[in-house]
Amino acid sequence: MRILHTADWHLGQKLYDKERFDEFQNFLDWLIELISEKHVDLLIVAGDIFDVANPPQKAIEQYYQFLAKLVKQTDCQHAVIVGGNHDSIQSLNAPKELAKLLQLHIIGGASEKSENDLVEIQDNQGNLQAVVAAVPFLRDKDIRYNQIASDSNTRDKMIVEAISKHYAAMATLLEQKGYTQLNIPLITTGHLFAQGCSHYNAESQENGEENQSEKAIYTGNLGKVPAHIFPKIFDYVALGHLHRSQIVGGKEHIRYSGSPLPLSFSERNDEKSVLLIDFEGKKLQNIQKIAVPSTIYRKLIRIAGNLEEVCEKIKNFPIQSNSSFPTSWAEIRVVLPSPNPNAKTQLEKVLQENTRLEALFYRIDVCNTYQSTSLSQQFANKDLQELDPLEIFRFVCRQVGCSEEDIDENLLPLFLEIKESVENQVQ
Ligand SMILES: [Mn+2]
Repeated sequence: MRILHTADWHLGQKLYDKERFDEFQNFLDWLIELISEKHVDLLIVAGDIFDVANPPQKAIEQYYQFLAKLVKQTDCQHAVIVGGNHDSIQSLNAPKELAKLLQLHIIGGASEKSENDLVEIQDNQGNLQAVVAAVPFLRDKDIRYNQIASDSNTRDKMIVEAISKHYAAMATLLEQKGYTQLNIPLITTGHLFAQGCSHYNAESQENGEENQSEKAIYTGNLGKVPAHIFPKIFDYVALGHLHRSQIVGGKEHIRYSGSPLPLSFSERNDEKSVLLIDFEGKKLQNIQKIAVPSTIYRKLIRIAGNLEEVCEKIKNFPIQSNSSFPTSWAEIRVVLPSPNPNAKTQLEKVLQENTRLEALFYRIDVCNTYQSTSLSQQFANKDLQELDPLEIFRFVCRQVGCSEEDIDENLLPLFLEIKESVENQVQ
């Protein structure tokens, strides 16, 4: 039994108003080929099929065309597709009954009766091959979370408890139906933020960046679910929501596949992948991470520095010769030591001359030294939600005279540790 686990497609997503249908199409075409080539038996998509509840028609068309190709052009007999926090339950569920005839199981939102969310995977002879307890993103009404909590910590605990109960109920159901007695894999899915996982990748962590495209779902930075809430009877847990591919709580069989494309500039250096999982009876044999070729999507880059540095980097930026997209997309930030009325014209001229790079966003700031600005002045033009704790931490360190080296090597790891423990205390 071979399973392909993917999630967080966010079809229809735009970056700074730039449409990305061509990149999504490349991914979907690549995925069909992979599924054929690797003889996948079951496809699992763990939420956030679409980027918004009301996606553009073209994104919906791409999705249906993909499903048609999956049925027509590959040996893959089954798919389980669950809704994420970005998906509309109603839209995802609209073709549910029709899709079921093609063995495509769509679970937009949790059903009133949990039994309806159990998917039996059978081979051509009608033998049971696996059972999927399909759990989509759980909304307040699904987890019957309606008590009024006195504070956010209490609310957070209640949410985690309720999610935990939902999985426990699913496990009990599988036991009652006798599935645990059979030599077949029992799988569950989820679209949530698991504890101990991060939005960060090694590179962006150094730069003090947090992923901008997925915030914690339930409250502020809370609602993180510990790995132990997934009952032991499950042989694989296919998760979605975090865009970085990762293992949860050191358990090999609880995984995020991550998103197949970088969905924000903070994901620009992540390796994007899907997961291939092999079972022999109930035994998990092998998990293979298959990288999505970076040539099928646009390269995203960030350029920052003073005007000369930025112009130089733009001039020297290479063409992506082996990519489907020779032009890369950039986010640019120029910091001027003193006001320069020609900066904008100069920057725009350099950008116009280089067609290998398209600036989706640029900003020019005047900043003497960090010492001369107070914390509130420095961040005055930002919303509270936009503020990045690491950015503020770095700013304060510089203000008290720490060197960049000292911040990176000594202070930042300590700060991250404290930050993590503060965040985890509320579990
Ligand atoms: Mn999500």
